[in-house]
Amino acid sequence: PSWTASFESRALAPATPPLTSYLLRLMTIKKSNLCFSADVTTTSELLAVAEEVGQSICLLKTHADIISDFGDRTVRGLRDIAKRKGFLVFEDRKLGDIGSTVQRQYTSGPLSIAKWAEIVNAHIFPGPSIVTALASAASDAIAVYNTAVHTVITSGEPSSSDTDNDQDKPDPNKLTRTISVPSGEKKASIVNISTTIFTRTERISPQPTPFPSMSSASPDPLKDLKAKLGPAPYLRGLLLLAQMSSEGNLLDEAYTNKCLEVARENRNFVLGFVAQRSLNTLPDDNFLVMTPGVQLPKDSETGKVSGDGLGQQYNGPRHVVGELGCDIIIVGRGILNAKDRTAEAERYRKAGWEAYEERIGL
Ligand code: 5IU
Repeated sequence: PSWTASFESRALAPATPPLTSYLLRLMTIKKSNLCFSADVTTTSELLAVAEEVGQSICLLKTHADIISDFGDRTVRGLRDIAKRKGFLVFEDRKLGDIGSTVQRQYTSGPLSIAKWAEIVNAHIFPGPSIVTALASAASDAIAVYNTAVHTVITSGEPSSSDTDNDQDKPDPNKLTRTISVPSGEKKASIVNISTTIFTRTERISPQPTPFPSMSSASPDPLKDLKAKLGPAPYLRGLLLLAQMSSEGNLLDEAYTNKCLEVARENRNFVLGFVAQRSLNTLPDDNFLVMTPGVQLPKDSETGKVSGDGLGQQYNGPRHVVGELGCDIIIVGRGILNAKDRTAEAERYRKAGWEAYEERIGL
Protein backbone atom coordinates (compact mmCIF):
# COMPACT_ATOMS: atom_id res chain seq x y z
CA PRO A 1 0.00 0.00 0.00
CA SER A 2 1.17 3.54 -0.62
CA TRP A 3 1.69 5.92 2.28
CA THR A 4 -1.46 7.78 1.36
CA ALA A 5 -3.50 4.68 2.30
CA SER A 6 -5.13 4.78 5.74
CA PHE A 7 -3.49 3.03 8.68
CA GLU A 8 -6.63 0.92 8.94
CA SER A 9 -6.39 -0.37 5.39
CA ARG A 10 -2.68 -1.00 5.84
CA ALA A 11 -3.46 -2.96 9.02
CA LEU A 12 -5.89 -5.14 7.16
CA ALA A 13 -3.85 -5.76 4.00
CA PRO A 14 -3.43 -9.55 3.84
CA ALA A 15 0.38 -9.54 3.76
CA THR A 16 0.77 -7.25 6.76
CA PRO A 17 2.77 -8.99 9.51
CA PRO A 18 0.90 -9.39 12.83
CA LEU A 19 2.92 -6.88 14.86
CA THR A 20 2.63 -4.19 12.18
CA SER A 21 -1.04 -4.91 11.92
CA TYR A 22 -1.54 -4.73 15.69
CA LEU A 23 0.31 -1.43 15.92
CA LEU A 24 -1.63 0.09 13.01
CA ARG A 25 -4.89 -1.00 14.63
CA LEU A 26 -3.81 0.45 17.94
CA MET A 27 -2.92 3.74 16.21
CA THR A 28 -6.26 3.87 14.43
CA ILE A 29 -8.32 3.19 17.51
CA LYS A 30 -6.33 5.55 19.72
CA LYS A 31 -5.98 8.14 16.95
CA SER A 32 -2.32 8.39 17.78
CA ASN A 33 0.81 8.23 15.67
CA LEU A 34 2.87 9.61 18.53
CA CYS A 35 5.86 7.79 19.98
CA PHE A 36 7.16 9.31 23.18
CA SER A 37 10.91 9.08 23.68
CA ALA A 38 11.37 8.61 27.42
CA ASP A 39 14.98 9.70 27.78
CA VAL A 40 15.05 9.67 31.57
CA THR A 41 17.63 8.25 33.92
CA THR A 42 15.68 6.58 36.72
CA THR A 43 12.92 4.00 36.97
CA SER A 44 10.71 6.33 38.99
CA GLU A 45 10.92 9.04 36.34
CA LEU A 46 10.22 6.53 33.57
CA LEU A 47 7.14 5.13 35.26
CA ALA A 48 5.86 8.57 36.22
CA VAL A 49 6.15 9.99 32.73
CA ALA A 50 4.72 6.83 31.14
CA GLU A 51 1.63 7.27 33.35
CA GLU A 52 1.42 10.93 32.39
CA VAL A 53 1.57 10.49 28.62
CA GLY A 54 0.42 6.88 28.12
CA GLN A 55 -3.09 7.75 27.07
CA SER A 56 -1.89 9.82 24.10
CA ILE A 57 0.77 7.56 22.61
CA CYS A 58 0.93 4.42 20.48
CA LEU A 59 4.53 3.69 21.36
CA LEU A 60 6.99 4.45 24.14
CA LYS A 61 10.66 4.51 23.24
CA THR A 62 13.26 3.78 25.88
CA HIS A 63 17.01 3.98 26.29
CA ALA A 64 17.23 1.33 28.99
CA ASP A 65 20.99 1.79 29.30
CA ILE A 66 20.62 5.33 30.67
CA ILE A 67 18.34 4.20 33.51
CA SER A 68 20.64 3.94 36.49
CA ASP A 69 18.45 1.50 38.42
CA PHE A 70 17.08 -0.48 35.49
CA GLY A 71 15.77 -3.86 36.63
CA ASP A 72 12.78 -5.97 37.39
CA ARG A 73 10.82 -3.04 38.87
CA THR A 74 11.37 -1.04 35.68
CA VAL A 75 10.19 -3.85 33.44
CA ARG A 76 7.19 -4.85 35.51
CA GLY A 77 6.13 -1.24 35.99
CA LEU A 78 6.47 -0.37 32.32
CA ARG A 79 4.68 -3.51 31.11
CA ASP A 80 1.87 -2.83 33.54
CA ILE A 81 1.42 0.75 32.30
CA ALA A 82 1.73 -0.34 28.65
CA LYS A 83 -1.02 -2.87 29.19
CA ARG A 84 -3.31 -0.48 31.05
CA LYS A 85 -2.83 2.49 28.75
CA GLY A 86 -2.43 0.56 25.51
CA PHE A 87 0.93 1.24 23.91
CA LEU A 88 3.86 -0.82 22.67
CA VAL A 89 7.43 -0.48 23.86
CA PHE A 90 10.43 0.24 21.63
CA GLU A 91 13.95 -0.03 23.01
CA ASP A 92 16.17 2.31 20.99
CA ARG A 93 19.23 0.12 21.50
CA LYS A 94 20.67 0.60 18.00
CA LEU A 95 22.28 -2.82 17.90
CA GLY A 96 25.30 -3.03 15.62
CA ASP A 97 27.57 -6.04 16.01
CA ILE A 98 28.06 -9.53 14.61
CA GLY A 99 25.04 -11.84 14.68
CA SER A 100 26.10 -13.94 17.62
CA THR A 101 26.77 -10.91 19.83
CA VAL A 102 23.57 -9.07 19.03
CA GLN A 103 21.57 -12.21 19.81
CA ARG A 104 23.01 -12.13 23.32
CA GLN A 105 22.58 -8.37 23.67
CA TYR A 106 18.96 -8.83 22.67
CA THR A 107 18.06 -11.76 24.90
CA SER A 108 20.41 -11.71 27.90
CA GLY A 109 22.29 -9.51 30.31
CA PRO A 110 20.78 -6.89 32.59
CA LEU A 111 18.69 -5.40 29.77
CA SER A 112 17.31 -8.63 28.22
CA ILE A 113 15.46 -6.51 25.70
CA ALA A 114 13.52 -9.34 24.04
CA LYS A 115 11.75 -9.94 27.33
CA TRP A 116 10.01 -6.59 27.60
CA ALA A 117 10.21 -4.59 24.35
CA GLU A 118 8.08 -5.48 21.34
CA ILE A 119 10.38 -3.44 19.12
CA VAL A 120 14.13 -2.93 18.97
CA ASN A 121 16.29 -1.32 16.31
CA ALA A 122 19.56 -2.15 14.61
CA HIS A 123 22.09 -0.75 12.20
CA ILE A 124 22.88 -2.77 9.11
CA PHE A 125 26.52 -1.72 8.85
CA PRO A 126 27.62 -5.17 10.13
CA GLY A 127 25.82 -6.70 7.11
CA PRO A 128 22.44 -8.35 6.63
CA SER A 129 23.08 -11.25 9.01
CA ILE A 130 22.45 -8.90 11.94
CA VAL A 131 18.80 -9.05 10.88
CA THR A 132 18.57 -12.81 10.41
CA ALA A 133 20.38 -13.36 13.72
CA LEU A 134 17.92 -11.15 15.58
CA ALA A 135 14.97 -12.70 13.76
CA SER A 136 16.09 -16.11 14.89
CA ALA A 137 16.59 -14.98 18.51
CA ALA A 138 13.15 -13.37 18.46
CA SER A 139 11.44 -16.43 17.10
CA ASP A 140 13.14 -18.60 19.74
CA ALA A 141 11.91 -16.19 22.41
CA ILE A 142 8.38 -16.32 21.02
CA ALA A 143 8.39 -20.11 20.73
CA VAL A 144 9.61 -20.47 24.28
CA TYR A 145 7.09 -17.99 25.54
CA ASN A 146 4.20 -19.74 23.83
CA THR A 147 5.31 -23.16 24.98
CA ALA A 148 5.66 -21.89 28.51
CA VAL A 149 2.30 -20.17 28.49
CA HIS A 150 0.70 -23.22 27.03
CA THR A 151 2.16 -25.38 29.76
CA VAL A 152 0.98 -23.13 32.53
CA ILE A 153 -2.49 -23.07 31.12
CA THR A 154 -2.81 -26.74 30.38
CA SER A 155 -1.08 -28.21 33.37
CA GLY A 156 -2.55 -25.98 36.09
CA GLU A 157 -0.54 -27.16 39.05
CA PRO A 158 3.24 -26.97 38.91
CA SER A 159 5.01 -30.23 38.28
CA SER A 160 7.74 -31.62 40.47
CA SER A 161 10.38 -31.01 37.84
CA ASP A 162 9.90 -27.26 37.86
CA THR A 163 13.29 -25.65 38.13
CA ASP A 164 12.21 -22.36 39.59
CA ASN A 165 9.59 -23.28 42.06
CA ASP A 166 10.72 -23.32 45.62
CA GLN A 167 7.80 -21.32 46.94
CA ASP A 168 4.97 -23.13 48.70
CA LYS A 169 2.31 -21.67 46.49
CA PRO A 170 2.77 -21.47 42.74
CA ASP A 171 2.18 -18.08 41.22
CA PRO A 172 0.01 -18.62 38.15
CA ASN A 173 1.49 -15.54 36.54
CA LYS A 174 4.98 -16.90 36.68
CA LEU A 175 6.15 -18.98 33.79
CA THR A 176 8.44 -21.32 35.58
CA ARG A 177 8.15 -24.34 33.31
CA THR A 178 11.62 -24.56 31.89
CA ILE A 179 10.90 -28.28 31.63
CA SER A 180 8.30 -27.71 28.95
CA VAL A 181 10.79 -26.11 26.61
CA PRO A 182 11.89 -28.46 23.85
CA SER A 183 15.41 -28.37 25.33
CA GLY A 184 18.48 -26.36 24.39
CA GLU A 185 20.38 -24.09 26.71
CA LYS A 186 19.68 -20.99 24.73
CA LYS A 187 15.96 -21.49 24.99
CA ALA A 188 16.17 -22.33 28.65
CA SER A 189 18.00 -19.12 29.38
CA ILE A 190 15.36 -17.09 27.60
CA VAL A 191 12.72 -18.76 29.73
CA ASN A 192 14.65 -17.89 32.83
CA ILE A 193 14.82 -14.22 32.08
CA SER A 194 11.16 -14.30 31.19
CA THR A 195 9.81 -16.08 34.19
CA THR A 196 8.75 -13.17 36.30
CA ILE A 197 7.33 -11.01 33.56
CA PHE A 198 4.91 -12.71 31.25
CA THR A 199 1.39 -13.24 32.31
CA ARG A 200 -1.20 -15.55 30.92
CA THR A 201 -3.28 -12.76 29.50
CA GLU A 202 -0.56 -11.84 27.05
CA ARG A 203 -1.07 -14.94 24.93
CA ILE A 204 -0.52 -14.64 21.26
CA SER A 205 -3.67 -13.65 19.47
CA PRO A 206 -4.63 -14.58 15.93
CA GLN A 207 -4.45 -12.17 13.02
CA PRO A 208 -6.71 -9.30 13.99
CA THR A 209 -10.16 -8.85 12.55
CA PRO A 210 -11.70 -5.55 11.38
CA PHE A 211 -12.55 -3.16 14.14
CA PRO A 212 -14.77 -0.22 14.85
CA SER A 213 -13.15 3.06 15.79
CA MET A 214 -13.02 4.23 19.36
CA SER A 215 -15.74 6.63 20.29
CA SER A 216 -14.31 9.77 21.80
CA ALA A 217 -17.48 10.16 23.87
CA SER A 218 -16.75 6.92 25.70
CA PRO A 219 -16.61 7.31 29.49
CA ASP A 220 -13.59 5.02 29.62
CA PRO A 221 -11.66 5.19 26.34
CA LEU A 222 -8.96 2.83 27.57
CA LYS A 223 -11.43 0.11 28.48
CA ASP A 224 -12.95 0.62 25.07
CA LEU A 225 -9.55 0.27 23.50
CA LYS A 226 -8.97 -3.08 25.14
CA ALA A 227 -12.37 -4.38 24.19
CA LYS A 228 -11.78 -3.48 20.57
CA LEU A 229 -8.16 -4.40 20.24
CA GLY A 230 -8.01 -7.56 22.30
CA PRO A 231 -5.00 -8.58 24.37
CA ALA A 232 -1.58 -7.54 23.09
CA PRO A 233 0.02 -10.43 21.25
CA TYR A 234 3.48 -11.54 22.27
CA LEU A 235 5.35 -10.59 19.13
CA ARG A 236 8.71 -9.06 18.36
CA GLY A 237 9.83 -6.82 15.51
CA LEU A 238 12.83 -4.87 14.30
CA LEU A 239 13.33 -1.38 12.92
CA LEU A 240 16.33 -0.63 10.74
CA LEU A 241 18.14 2.65 11.14
CA ALA A 242 17.89 3.91 7.60
CA GLN A 243 18.35 7.65 8.17
CA MET A 244 19.25 9.81 11.13
CA SER A 245 18.10 13.25 12.22
CA SER A 246 21.47 14.50 13.37
CA GLU A 247 23.53 16.97 11.41
CA GLY A 248 26.33 15.48 9.27
CA ASN A 249 25.30 11.85 9.84
CA LEU A 250 26.88 9.34 7.49
CA LEU A 251 23.81 7.40 6.41
CA ASP A 252 23.70 8.34 2.73
CA GLU A 253 21.21 7.45 0.03
CA ALA A 254 22.98 4.22 -0.96
CA TYR A 255 22.96 3.09 2.69
CA THR A 256 19.28 3.91 3.03
CA ASN A 257 18.50 1.89 -0.10
CA LYS A 258 20.47 -1.04 1.26
CA CYS A 259 18.33 -0.93 4.41
CA LEU A 260 15.25 -1.13 2.26
CA GLU A 261 16.66 -4.11 0.40
CA VAL A 262 17.46 -5.95 3.64
CA ALA A 263 14.04 -5.11 5.04
CA ARG A 264 12.31 -6.57 1.99
CA GLU A 265 14.20 -9.81 2.49
CA ASN A 266 12.89 -10.02 6.07
CA ARG A 267 9.39 -8.68 5.80
CA ASN A 268 8.03 -10.74 8.66
CA PHE A 269 10.47 -9.42 11.20
CA VAL A 270 11.40 -5.94 9.98
CA LEU A 271 8.37 -3.78 10.58
CA GLY A 272 9.96 -0.63 9.26
CA PHE A 273 12.57 2.03 9.69
CA VAL A 274 13.74 4.88 11.76
CA ALA A 275 14.03 7.40 8.97
CA GLN A 276 13.16 10.89 7.86
CA ARG A 277 10.78 10.05 5.00
CA SER A 278 8.64 7.16 3.76
CA LEU A 279 10.70 4.51 2.02
CA ASN A 280 7.80 2.49 0.61
CA THR A 281 8.04 2.33 -3.16
CA LEU A 282 6.87 -1.15 -4.21
CA PRO A 283 3.19 -2.11 -3.97
CA ASP A 284 4.11 -4.76 -1.39
CA ASP A 285 5.97 -2.33 0.88
CA ASN A 286 4.08 -1.68 4.08
CA PHE A 287 6.94 -0.57 6.25
CA LEU A 288 6.30 1.86 9.07
CA VAL A 289 8.55 4.87 9.25
CA MET A 290 9.20 6.33 12.67
CA THR A 291 10.77 9.73 12.73
CA PRO A 292 12.76 11.40 15.50
CA GLY A 293 13.77 15.04 15.43
CA VAL A 294 10.24 16.37 15.79
CA GLN A 295 9.22 19.39 17.81
CA LEU A 296 6.42 21.92 17.76
CA PRO A 297 7.00 25.57 18.65
CA LYS A 298 5.84 26.20 22.23
CA ASP A 299 2.18 27.07 22.49
CA SER A 300 2.95 30.74 22.95
CA GLU A 301 5.42 30.92 20.07
CA THR A 302 5.33 30.67 16.31
CA GLY A 303 7.94 29.59 13.78
CA LYS A 304 10.14 26.52 13.78
CA VAL A 305 12.30 24.86 16.38
CA SER A 306 15.70 24.29 14.80
CA GLY A 307 17.94 22.17 16.99
CA ASP A 308 19.37 21.42 20.42
CA GLY A 309 22.91 22.73 19.98
CA LEU A 310 24.23 19.15 19.93
CA GLY A 311 23.48 18.27 16.33
CA GLN A 312 19.82 17.38 16.65
CA GLN A 313 17.70 18.90 13.85
CA TYR A 314 13.96 19.38 14.29
CA ASN A 315 11.02 19.39 11.91
CA GLY A 316 7.32 19.77 12.55
CA PRO A 317 4.76 16.91 12.30
CA ARG A 318 3.09 18.47 9.27
CA HIS A 319 6.30 18.36 7.31
CA VAL A 320 7.43 14.85 8.25
CA VAL A 321 4.03 13.16 8.27
CA GLY A 322 2.11 15.22 5.73
CA GLU A 323 4.82 15.96 3.19
CA LEU A 324 7.45 13.26 3.66
CA GLY A 325 5.10 10.37 4.44
CA CYS A 326 6.49 9.36 7.83
CA ASP A 327 4.01 7.36 9.91
CA ILE A 328 4.99 7.88 13.53
CA ILE A 329 6.53 10.97 15.09
CA ILE A 330 9.05 10.40 17.86
CA VAL A 331 9.09 13.20 20.41
CA GLY A 332 11.34 13.38 23.44
CA ARG A 333 12.22 16.71 25.03
CA GLY A 334 9.34 18.50 23.33
CA ILE A 335 7.10 16.62 25.78
CA LEU A 336 9.51 15.72 28.54
CA ASN A 337 10.45 19.31 29.35
CA ALA A 338 6.89 20.63 29.36
CA LYS A 339 5.30 21.74 32.60
CA ASP A 340 2.16 19.72 31.92
CA ARG A 341 3.39 16.65 30.09
CA THR A 342 -0.05 15.10 29.79
CA ALA A 343 -1.38 18.16 27.99
CA GLU A 344 1.73 18.49 25.86
CA ALA A 345 1.58 14.83 24.77
CA GLU A 346 -2.03 15.41 23.80
CA ARG A 347 -1.04 18.49 21.79
CA TYR A 348 1.57 16.45 19.90
CA ARG A 349 -0.87 13.57 19.39
CA LYS A 350 -3.37 15.94 17.82
CA ALA A 351 -0.77 17.60 15.61
CA GLY A 352 0.57 14.24 14.40
CA TRP A 353 -2.90 12.85 13.80
CA GLU A 354 -4.13 15.92 11.95
CA ALA A 355 -1.08 15.77 9.67
CA TYR A 356 -1.89 12.10 8.98
CA GLU A 357 -5.56 12.79 8.29
CA GLU A 358 -4.64 15.56 5.90
CA ARG A 359 -2.26 13.26 4.09
CA ILE A 360 -4.86 10.55 3.52
CA GLY A 361 -7.33 13.20 2.41
CA LEU A 362 -9.71 13.26 5.37
N1 5IU B 1 17.05 9.62 17.82
C1 5IU B 1 17.19 10.83 17.19
N2 5IU B 1 17.59 10.87 15.89
C2 5IU B 1 17.85 9.76 15.16
C3 5IU B 1 17.70 8.51 15.83
C4 5IU B 1 17.30 8.48 17.14
O1 5IU B 1 16.96 11.88 17.77
O2 5IU B 1 18.17 9.84 13.97
I1 5IU B 1 18.06 6.85 14.81
C5 5IU B 1 16.61 9.51 19.21
C6 5IU B 1 17.44 10.22 20.22
C7 5IU B 1 16.44 10.57 21.28
C8 5IU B 1 15.16 10.83 20.54
O3 5IU B 1 16.24 9.43 22.12
O4 5IU B 1 15.28 10.04 19.33
C9 5IU B 1 14.89 12.26 20.17
O5 5IU B 1 14.74 13.04 21.32
P1 5IU B 1 14.36 14.61 21.30
O6 5IU B 1 12.93 14.69 20.72
O7 5IU B 1 14.41 14.99 22.74
O8 5IU B 1 15.36 15.32 20.45
